[in-house]
Amino acid sequence: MTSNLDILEQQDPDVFSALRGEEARQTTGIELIPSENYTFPEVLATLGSVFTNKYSEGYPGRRYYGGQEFTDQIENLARDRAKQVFRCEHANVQPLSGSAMNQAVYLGLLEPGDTIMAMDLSHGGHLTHGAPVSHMGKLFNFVRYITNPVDGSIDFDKVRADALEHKPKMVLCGYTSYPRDVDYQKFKDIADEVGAITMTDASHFGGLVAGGAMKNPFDFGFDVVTTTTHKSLRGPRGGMVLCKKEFASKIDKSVFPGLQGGPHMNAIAAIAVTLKRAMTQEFKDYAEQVLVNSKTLASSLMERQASLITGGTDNHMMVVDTVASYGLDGRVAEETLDKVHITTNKQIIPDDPNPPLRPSGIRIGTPAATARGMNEGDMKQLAEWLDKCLRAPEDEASLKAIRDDVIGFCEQFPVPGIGND
Ligand code: DSN
Repeated sequence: MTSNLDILEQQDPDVFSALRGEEARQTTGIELIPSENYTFPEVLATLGSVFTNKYSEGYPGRRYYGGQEFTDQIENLARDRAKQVFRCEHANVQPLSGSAMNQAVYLGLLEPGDTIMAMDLSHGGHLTHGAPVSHMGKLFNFVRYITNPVDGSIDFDKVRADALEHKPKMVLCGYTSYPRDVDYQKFKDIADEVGAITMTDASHFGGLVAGGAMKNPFDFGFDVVTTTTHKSLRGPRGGMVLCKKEFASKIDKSVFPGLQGGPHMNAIAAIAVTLKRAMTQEFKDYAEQVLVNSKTLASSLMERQASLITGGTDNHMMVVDTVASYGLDGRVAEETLDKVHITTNKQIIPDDPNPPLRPSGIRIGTPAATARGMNEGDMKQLAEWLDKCLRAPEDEASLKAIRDDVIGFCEQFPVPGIGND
């Protein structure tokens, strides 16, 4: 039988060839960008399924188009599984991705001009946490808390004093580049004192919360948790808003019709199958191993005198100050590692004096490497390669030898979902 990929090859050899090229890139390289991962084979199958053909504006049982028997079934499955996995009262699985998901929360629960307290962007906050160049940064008034780059701690006396002064309507935890866990109880106490809604953007560590390896903000009484579904959760690209029942109606109206039209039902079906995986012991083991690998990689790099922001990690990521460690800016470090098939991303560090496209560090994470089955011994090997490359970025012979070793090493670790067609 002719497969869909056979037809793609015949119809559009250019796109087919890029697809095969990307498969080879993912297979012969080590992915260390902390927000990336390898999804499950059944997620790839569901994403490429007939659910992509369907419009489904509305919610199960209340749609604006006919023919919703099976879309209702999958959206209900996804919502119910999300509630079970994250132990929450309500789930909206329609946000197209992380930015839309966070915007839906701000616009649904707040009024333009309201104050939101969030982590400083150079200390780890995300673009959607009010970057001045973002629409949300213009619509809402963001006040910032910072972290101590030496140990990652947060001065909660200062956070409380700032909250009392600025009276935020929302206190937001969560990050895109902060290698520590969050003290939810302290944020919750401060938010309660000023009557603010509590929100966590768990996009990076949603899978680790789902797998029980990191704390769940709902256990501390948080009101809203958002998470993308394609990072540590290992699902399709998408987002979810999880919340208490009292916010359910406002959140649902904010996602649709407030912000979006037709949901991507192929992604929602894929979120449902991802959440079924997330309930398994295998996934719990995976989440634990992500953290074990992260700590091992961080300590192995520090043994080699690398300077890590906050001096280590409590989660799946670390930020290396490449200027302090190797005298290289983050862009040169990223490009050097690209040459040996190790993918990282350049990263600003707290109060970085350098610009975002030539920042002072790189960000490294273990979710994808762990999904391929790499363990602590492999992390030590990775640390050796990382250190060797960054200490001699112009030694082309050494880089070539490391690249060959990396390609050989990768052969031991099949990429989930590649090679099954
Ligand atoms: N791009 C994602 C990350 O790398 O953290 C967040 O949007």
